[in-house]
Amino acid sequence: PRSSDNFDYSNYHTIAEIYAFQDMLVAEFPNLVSKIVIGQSYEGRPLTVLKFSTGGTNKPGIWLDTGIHSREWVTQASGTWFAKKIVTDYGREASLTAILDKMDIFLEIMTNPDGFAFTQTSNRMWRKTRKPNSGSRCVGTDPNRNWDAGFGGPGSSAEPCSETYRGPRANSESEVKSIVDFVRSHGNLKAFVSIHAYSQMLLYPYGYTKTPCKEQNELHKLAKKAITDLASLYGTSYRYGSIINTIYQASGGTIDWTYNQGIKYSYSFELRDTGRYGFILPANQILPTAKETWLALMTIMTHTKDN
Ligand code: ING
Ligand code: ZN
Repeated sequence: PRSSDNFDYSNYHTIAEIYAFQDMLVAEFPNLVSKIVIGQSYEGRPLTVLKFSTGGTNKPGIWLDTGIHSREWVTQASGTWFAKKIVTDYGREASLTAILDKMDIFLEIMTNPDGFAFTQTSNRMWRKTRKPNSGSRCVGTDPNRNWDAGFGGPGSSAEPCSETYRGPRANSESEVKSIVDFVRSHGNLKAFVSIHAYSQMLLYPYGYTKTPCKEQNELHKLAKKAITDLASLYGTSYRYGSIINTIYQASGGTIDWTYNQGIKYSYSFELRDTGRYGFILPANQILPTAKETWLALMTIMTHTKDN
């Protein structure tokens, strides 16, 4: 495609196409979008983040990531659509304009690029990073068990061959550590939304403990509003609640760490579907998934702006 208008948002794309898409968006909207490289993956790919900003320094920020688990293809595909939606709506749609006038949005579409490349060349069902593990023939760490929040606890594995292998230590994966460094150095993130698939759920902390998080009441109410708005488009039904009470116990997860850093609006989505197609969601569900999810994201981002 010659412009982001011609990009086919209704199909899955290669990693090279998505890198090119990001650069195209930056070139077309230089006053709104820039690309930040927060680090590099184990195999040396840049870890790129799109920054949507109308100017100013260190405005409060909203973080969105997709594709931390590489096989969850509808998430990276939705991420590209979100990026186009932001540049289209800014200055035209009141709520998104109000968000961007006050806050910056950071979007990491390919959070696990090595895994993503591997799903396109070798094993469509690859979930983890691609760093070898010493003393094992099995490759990779689960980047959603590698964070320093209940690290090593129940709902994570010490076995390198497991799909939920936690890694040798917290932040051992550069894909995780790069975000940790970014979050710390930014210091002013107000929302952190990490997007997975599948199961149709909207989750908030905690995953490593049954102890309710301090702002559970507010997070629960906001989740209910967000999934109600999501359902208003096509009737897609979502469950919501804390990770441990809604899906299962998981230790070392992303949003438990970001919440403990003081980012109150820390959420994780599980997008479509509920298992009929699972990770192999047909491409004709990309646009409906992205569009309905955007309504929930707008609800969370608007609440963040107003609080
Ligand atoms: N599910 C998530 C997983 O990593 C999850 C569930 C979400 C756990 C958020 C902890 C935090 O197991 C998928 N599909 O990856
Ligand atoms: Zn996942």
